[in-house]
Amino acid sequence: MKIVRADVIVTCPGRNFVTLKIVTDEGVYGIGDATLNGRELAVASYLKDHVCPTLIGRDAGCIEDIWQYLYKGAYWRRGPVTMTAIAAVDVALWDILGKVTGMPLYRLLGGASRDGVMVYGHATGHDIPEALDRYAEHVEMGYKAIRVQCGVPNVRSVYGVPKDNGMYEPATKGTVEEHSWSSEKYLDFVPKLFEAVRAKFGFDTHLLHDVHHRLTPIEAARLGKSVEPYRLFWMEDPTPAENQAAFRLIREHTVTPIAVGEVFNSIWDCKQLIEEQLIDYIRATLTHAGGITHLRRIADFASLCQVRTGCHGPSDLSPVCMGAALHFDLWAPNFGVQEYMGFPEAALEVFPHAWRFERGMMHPGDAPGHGVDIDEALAARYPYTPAYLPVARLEDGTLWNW
Ligand code: GCO
Ligand code: MG
Repeated sequence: MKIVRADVIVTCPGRNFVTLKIVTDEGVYGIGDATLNGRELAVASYLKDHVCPTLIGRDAGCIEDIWQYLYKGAYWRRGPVTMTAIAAVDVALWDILGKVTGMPLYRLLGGASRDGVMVYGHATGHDIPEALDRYAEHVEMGYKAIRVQCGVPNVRSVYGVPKDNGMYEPATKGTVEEHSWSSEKYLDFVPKLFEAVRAKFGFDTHLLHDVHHRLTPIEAARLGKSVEPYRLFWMEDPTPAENQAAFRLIREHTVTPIAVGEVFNSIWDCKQLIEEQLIDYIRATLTHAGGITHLRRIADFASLCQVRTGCHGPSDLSPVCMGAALHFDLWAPNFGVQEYMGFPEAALEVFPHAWRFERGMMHPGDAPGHGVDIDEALAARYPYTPAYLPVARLEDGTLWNW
């Protein structure tokens, strides 16, 4: 089962996605997601110019060896570009293995540990009444876990809140937007949001919130403590996590559960957070953290410390990532929750998929491999469009964490 081709497909059905397609001499192919939001072409080039030529002639069944070859063999280890490229190769190879054995990926991993995958959706409003309306719609759709984000009075363009009434999309085509930020205004306001949600909907749904790296550790500790009565499922990315020890301070002050890791790309990024039990959920994803082979290693390590998974799943990871992630989630013994933000209609057409959503639960389907394909002719009709994530500045102009 030799690899004879490896091609990179860049397409923009509503937003940019990078996909790797690996073909074997038996004519079987597998695909992997290689999308790194706002830096898509860096990964496309890393794959096309440096990785794909080294794959030709290798045994597609040697998934672990190819992973090690790409990780150790580059000499330059880790980093989002490298690890996203490795992930794309890895997921494509697991897809091939599923297809040649006729088995869905979750069975190759060891089989289903549960009937379905609990996902959380995004309820977002420009103000509290609108956030409550969106929350009510999610309850109606059967969601058991709902993330709530809301505009903050007198703060321009808050993370997670769409500019208009459409779907929230973090990247902006053609320009780098500048958002302004005030931790003081946010900290005064956000407990009122949770209070309103619990007053209206009670405690039957899991309530999640993303702080998006905005606070200092002591501010995050204050937030966690002040919202304890609303019993959040998690408070996500309360402070930037490069300095993992910073989470000790948050932990000393609050029992609000913490989720971290959507920007992580290797087990080393989360080592201290996990082994010191400074977090409750690890958010690393297949696409950015080295694929099935590496994320499985992270999840197993996390399980030793009772840390559960909560994979990142925004619309800027492709439907290929979504499919593979659902197989992973169905298997992972220490699964917690999976993010599901939905996709633009055109993206769902470009990526035919076996996964399905029903009343807040998802299933990857039983197609061999991960069950997601790409319609290349359709993909070619949506050319790459440069788009960038915003930056955030404090009200005095200081560059802050977006
Ligand atoms: C989330 C995330 C995203 C990111 C986006 C960046 O929790 O879903 O924070 O909204 O900002 O994926 O590309
Ligand atoms: Mg997030």
